[in-house]
Amino acid sequence: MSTDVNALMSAIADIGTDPKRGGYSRPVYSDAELTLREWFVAEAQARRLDVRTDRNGIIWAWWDLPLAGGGVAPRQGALVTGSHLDSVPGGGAFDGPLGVASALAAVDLLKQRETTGALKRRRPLAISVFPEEEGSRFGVACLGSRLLTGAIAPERALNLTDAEGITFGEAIRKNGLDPALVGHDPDTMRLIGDFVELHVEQGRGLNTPGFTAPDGAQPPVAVGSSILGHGRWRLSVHGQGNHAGTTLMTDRADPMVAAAQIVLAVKQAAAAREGARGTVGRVEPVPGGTNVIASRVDLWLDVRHPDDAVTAALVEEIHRRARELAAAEGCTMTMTEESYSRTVHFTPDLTRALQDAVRRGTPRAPVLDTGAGHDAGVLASAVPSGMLFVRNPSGISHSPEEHVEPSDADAGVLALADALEALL
Ligand code: HGY
Ligand code: MN
Ligand code: MN
Ligand code: MN
Repeated sequence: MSTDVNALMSAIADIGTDPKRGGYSRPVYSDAELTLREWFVAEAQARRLDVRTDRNGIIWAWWDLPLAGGGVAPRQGALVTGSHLDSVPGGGAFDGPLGVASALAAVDLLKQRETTGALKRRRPLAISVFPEEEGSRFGVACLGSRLLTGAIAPERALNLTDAEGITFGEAIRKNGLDPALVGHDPDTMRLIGDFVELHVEQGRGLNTPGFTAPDGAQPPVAVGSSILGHGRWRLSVHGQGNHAGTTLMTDRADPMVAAAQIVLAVKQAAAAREGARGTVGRVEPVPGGTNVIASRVDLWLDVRHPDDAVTAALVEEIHRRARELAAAEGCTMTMTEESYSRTVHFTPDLTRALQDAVRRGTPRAPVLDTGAGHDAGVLASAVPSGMLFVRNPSGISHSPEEHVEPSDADAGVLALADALEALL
């Protein structure tokens, strides 16, 4: 059992590699993600944590608090830290797993501190691993934490389908869960007092000159302050499928041509609004033949902004423009919202406590917002939640180029251990 976060990360470096896309493809309940779950359970049990999986497929590894008179303290109001193991297609090594591996390594540090008497815990601690944080297989991000908190209705979740048409209900049944039991779980929510997620930084926050110390060093760790509101919309452009060779250019209603203009319109509309992000990262022509004019094109829109009202206005503008562009090509267009998460501001008291603790090891740790969604953002609707970010010198994420220096990963574990100690 290694207490070194970099050794823990190396141990899983070959799981779910994607030779075609590069990086990692670890969709929820795929062989790769199931292998990572087994790895986590084994590492947790090697630390004598009590591991269980709840009805929503969330794994909880408990470090109970022994009572003087024997037995252990009730798990109500525990301190919880964790993240996710699933990835986007062709994702980086750190998005998710770094938070899980750092939690294991932080528990090792805290156990040492408890042994020397430096740490006197007042409550139990749990490490949690949330399924389908990326929403890469079933289309809704943070599906596990949304089910737990009641942010998504079980019927809707169970009927979500993946690219093969397998429903979420079928996938969890195949993995030993009862679809009839998924959904809001107040009993499990009561176990959580505070939640802290460590995550690789996914933007350029820690890389921007603003955080370069006079000696040129840059803080390797930051504390999270907020998560931008973000949502996903599916646009379907319907045209006339036809033969690429026998159909004159004047006789076409080509949804691909409309879709291409819609992608451009998304970029223009988002670029015109300070701080907005608008992305179309997935386009699926039907039937998708080289010599075939598509009959339909599905495209997925991701829009984010710190102000939910701006996001709504931007999405409305894109909706209107997309309808116009489709009509100009003789096509029709429908748009449906698949998920939306409002901007989350983490609990100020908790953020301050995290910052004070983290600054013991990283004196200049800044407070940063993030444009990436996280389970901490979903849990924040129900319990005090906060985040720590570890520097990613590439400033790139959701890509094989995502990176964390080993020394920064160590600084992240120290920061997490200090933060957890302050809250335990
Ligand atoms: O999409 C996101 O922001 C997160 O990585 N799921
Ligand atoms: Mn993540
Ligand atoms: Mn991600
Ligand atoms: Mn996350």
